[in-house]
Amino acid sequence: MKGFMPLAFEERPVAEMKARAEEFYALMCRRRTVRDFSDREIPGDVIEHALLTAGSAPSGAHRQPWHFVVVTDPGKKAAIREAAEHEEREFYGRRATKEWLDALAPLGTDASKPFLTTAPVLIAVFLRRFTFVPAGEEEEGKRLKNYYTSESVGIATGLLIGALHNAGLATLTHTPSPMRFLNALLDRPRDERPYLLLVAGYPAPDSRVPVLERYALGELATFV
Ligand code: IYR
Repeated sequence: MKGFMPLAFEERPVAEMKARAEEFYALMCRRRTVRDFSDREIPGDVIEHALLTAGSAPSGAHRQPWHFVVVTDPGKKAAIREAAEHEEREFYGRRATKEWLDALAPLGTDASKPFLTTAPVLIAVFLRRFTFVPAGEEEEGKRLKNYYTSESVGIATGLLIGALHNAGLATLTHTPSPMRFLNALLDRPRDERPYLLLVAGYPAPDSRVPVLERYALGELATFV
C-alpha cells in the first residue's frame, strides 16, 4: 500500500440502486450447486476474469491470503480424483458420523466424484497463512503473518462463485477432507492450506439438482 488517493465512487439514483439490487438478486438466486458436469470446454478468459474478481475481495491487512491453481490437465485431474475418492471412501465408509451421513442423504452424494475428471476446470483454492516480503523490498524474504485468513479466502471464493455464475457457468464447491494431497499434486508450499476445490463448467444436459428452499428474509435476517 502506498499512501492514499481519492475514492472513485459512483453514486446512483435511488431508483437505479433499487433496480440493480433486485436484478442482482434475481441473477444470484438462480445459482445452484451442480454435481453433473458436461466435458465441454469453457473460455479461459472467463476463468481469468473470475479470478481477478475473486482477487478484488477485501482481506485482513490487505495481505490477499489466497492462491488459486487452475487445473485443466487431464492427468492432473485424474490424480486429484483418485486422491479425493480415496479420502471420500474413508469418509463415507468410516469417518463420517451417522448424523452427518443423514444430513447428506437428501443431496444424494457418495464417494464417487466423476465431476473431477469430467468438468473442464478445477480451481484449487489455497489459503496462505504467511506472506513473504518480495525480492528487492526492504527485509526481503521476511515471513509476515496474515490475518483473518479464512474470512478473507471465504469472501474471495464467494466472489469467484458469483463471478462464474454471472458469466453463465456452473460450479460445485467440493471439500474432500483432508485435502493436503493437493499441495503435493499441485506443487504448492507446505505453509499454504488447501481451502476448497471449485469445480467449474457447463452442467450436463440432464443435470438435476435437489429441491430445496432458502430462508425468507425474515428468517435469515433480523432488523433492529
Ligand atoms: N466432502 C464429502 C461430503 C460432503 C459434505 C458436505 I457438509 C456436503 O455439503 C457435501 C458433501 C463429499 O464431497 O461427498
